[in-house]
Amino acid sequence: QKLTLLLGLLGLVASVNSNLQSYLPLDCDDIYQNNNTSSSRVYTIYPGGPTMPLHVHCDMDTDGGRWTVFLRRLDGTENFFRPWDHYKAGFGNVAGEYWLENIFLLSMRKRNELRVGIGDWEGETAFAQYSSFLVDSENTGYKLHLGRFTGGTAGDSLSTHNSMMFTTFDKDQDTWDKNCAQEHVGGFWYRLPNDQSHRLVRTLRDHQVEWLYLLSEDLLHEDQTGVQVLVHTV
Ligand SMILES: [Ca+2]
Repeated sequence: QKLTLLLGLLGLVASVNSNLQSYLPLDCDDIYQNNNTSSSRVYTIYPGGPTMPLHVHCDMDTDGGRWTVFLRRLDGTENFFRPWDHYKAGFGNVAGEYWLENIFLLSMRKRNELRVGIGDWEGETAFAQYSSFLVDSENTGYKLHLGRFTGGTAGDSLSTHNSMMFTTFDKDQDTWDKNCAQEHVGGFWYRLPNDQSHRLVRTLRDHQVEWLYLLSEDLLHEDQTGVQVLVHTV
């Protein structure tokens, strides 16, 4: 099915690795491993080293918690139509919509699973999970390496983006003759902008995000918002 949905994107990174003695957490997993009663809120992590503190929302509730939220889209308050350097640096409000600084670095520090949750910020109503998530360095275009779809009520709309480099309006690395980021008003690992034969993810001009394939339309209602992309160490 093809649905137009109001969605927010949450990228959550969690990892099993733990027991940091000096306790400068790389991610929300480290925070959770240090204290497994930690609540879901904004924390400071250090994926770029001790001199580069980074605020991030940690989801300590969804599917066992310890998720680092790297992307959140919900209500259109943040502008995602930004150039390459902004995606590289990160932007937005960590308490609201944002693209996390250093997500590309973060993905390389540990081996992670990815989870996409679709729903509102209080509780997802559908999800899709992938066995691994890795993004190459900038000089290889932040190429996406996505593991196999391991299940989820939302179905798989992301696999078709696998092996794609990141595209912004000022850096076209998709397979279309035009620019998908220009077309969809936001950066992503685009392949084609609107190929109905593919199950894919895209952003829309009115700040919505589309998950084009859902196992059941009943999972979502028009007034529900939010998508979670969760990454989880294996
Ligand atoms: Ca293109």
